[in-house]
Amino acid sequence: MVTRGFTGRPRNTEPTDRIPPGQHLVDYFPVLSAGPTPHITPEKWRFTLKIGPRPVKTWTWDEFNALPMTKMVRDIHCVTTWSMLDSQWEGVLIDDILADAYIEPPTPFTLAHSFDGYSTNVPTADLVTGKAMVALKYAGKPLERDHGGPARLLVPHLYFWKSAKWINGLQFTERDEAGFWELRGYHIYGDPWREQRYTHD
Ligand SMILES: Nc1nc2c(c(=O)[nH]1)N[C@H]1C(S)=C(S)[C@@H](COP(=O)(O)O)O[C@H]1N2
Ligand SMILES: [Mo]
Repeated sequence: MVTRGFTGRPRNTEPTDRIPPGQHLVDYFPVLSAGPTPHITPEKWRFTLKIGPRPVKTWTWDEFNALPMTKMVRDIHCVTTWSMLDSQWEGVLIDDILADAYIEPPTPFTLAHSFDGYSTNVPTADLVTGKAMVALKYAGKPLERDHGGPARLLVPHLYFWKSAKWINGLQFTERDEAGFWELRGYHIYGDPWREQRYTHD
């Protein structure tokens, strides 16, 4: 008698414990955008924190780049079913942005806004305590324009539509206000491990 482990097919080498249900692995970085890629020069780039309608602080590109930089290696899961393991990012933690503005998380929810008019909503708790950053580099290089360069939000534990490309600010809101895709049928929260793809999932 032989056990299957000795004679069977080669083992499945995919680390399935890292791939959420309904996802498959890719070994390249796909580009997905709702519209054309905007061209934002460092001179024109700004990042603004708002509490409701009230601007709290705005950074220029040079000011933002002077903030503490943090590296993150994370698995990414896109609602269109691809997942990418061990992607390497570098940027400014949301915690460090808040600290530079001398504020504590002011409201339970946040809307991220982008230069292309895109927006997406995330509970503030999912952005702080080291969970999320404004990423300026991918795989050691300045973030490519198609992937959101010069700067994008990175919320790696939620579906990738929450990681707003070409980000230009965060707006703290009292209520959970649906963003671009959330208004068009995507889930309000978007946890890949609970397969929260569409509104009623
Ligand atoms: N500003 C902006 N951010 C965006 C999007 C967009 O169209 N505009 N698309 C979202 C979607 S649906 C996904 S899956 C990811 C894709 O990021 P990538 O092109 O770097 O793979 O960006 C998200 N962030
Ligand atoms: Mo997406």
